[in-house]
Amino acid sequence: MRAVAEANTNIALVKYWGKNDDTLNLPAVPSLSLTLDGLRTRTEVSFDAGESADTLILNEAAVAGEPLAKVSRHLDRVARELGLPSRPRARVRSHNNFPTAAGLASSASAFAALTVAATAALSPAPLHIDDSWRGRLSILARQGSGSAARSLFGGLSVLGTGTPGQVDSARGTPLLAETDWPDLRLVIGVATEAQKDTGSTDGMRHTAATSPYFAPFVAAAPSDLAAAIAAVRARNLEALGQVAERSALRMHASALAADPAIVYLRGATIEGLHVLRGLRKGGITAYFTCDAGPHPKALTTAADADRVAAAFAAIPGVLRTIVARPGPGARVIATGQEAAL
Ligand code: 2P0
Repeated sequence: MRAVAEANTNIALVKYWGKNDDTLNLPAVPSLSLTLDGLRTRTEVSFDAGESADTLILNEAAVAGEPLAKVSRHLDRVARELGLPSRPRARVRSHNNFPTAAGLASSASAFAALTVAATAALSPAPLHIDDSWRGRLSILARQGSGSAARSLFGGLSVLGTGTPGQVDSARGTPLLAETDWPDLRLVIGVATEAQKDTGSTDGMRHTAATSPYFAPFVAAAPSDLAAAIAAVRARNLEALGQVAERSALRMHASALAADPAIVYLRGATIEGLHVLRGLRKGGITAYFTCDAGPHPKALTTAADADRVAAAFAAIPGVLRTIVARPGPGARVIATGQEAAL
């Protein structure tokens, strides 16, 4: 009862921020994201009837408290989905090849990988992830972390808005496979390796409860999603980039207007926005986005990615840059005795 799975991070181009059902973790807005190559979580889950408690090792360090409890609840969820009345305790070992919890969407890849590994380990027959299974796994992953629903899919995918009280009302759906728009690049200016002060879950709850700009953000999301889907289908990077930039800035505007304000932006983040606007005047195709952390990010093309990365690297406060291509959806790496991290 052991399996290893991998999942890549994803970056939203139409942002998820806010829930309409906290218990079922259903998003208040639809989102659209790009799964990234090269930034991934690898997770091994071993169920063992001889163990008396679940354990979690994240990046070689033992983790207890709420993060472990969240993993345990997720394993219970997977067991219930498989129709098991109970489950053995588990050893979970997980490794990210990028900074954890610093606005690089580690919870997306983490809960996608955990969902797939736990399902593969508990399944009586080998888990072959067909379209139907991918949808079920996406619903499971979403309950661990909303953005994780999208990391089940490679390339570009959409996560819908939930209907309160209906657990299966929001799942990821594929829009384009990672090979369908190979010219896309996402450039990240890594502005810190530290964990953020306000986690996304708390940040979005506080924004929804106190920001007068949250309702307008929610109201604008469906038309942003429609515009982004049309842009993706037409492979129109300018149109997609314009939506991405305004969706990110409106998400941050709603957080900034919370009371007290939630400020993920740093100097390097805002400088990144200005740098991209300057590059566009010079004919470079690059658009800004930013998540619940300070890293400026740019949606751009293969041809312009190095120029954008060099411009980000020159910003004071940017430590290093990452250039990512469209990446694959979550997958099983190994099961049974051969599974090892
Ligand atoms: C997104 N983010 O769409 C948005 C944009 C961050 C900024 O989804 O509470 O960690 O676990 O469902 O998935 C991060 O939120 O939140 C996120 P929960 P999650 O990518």
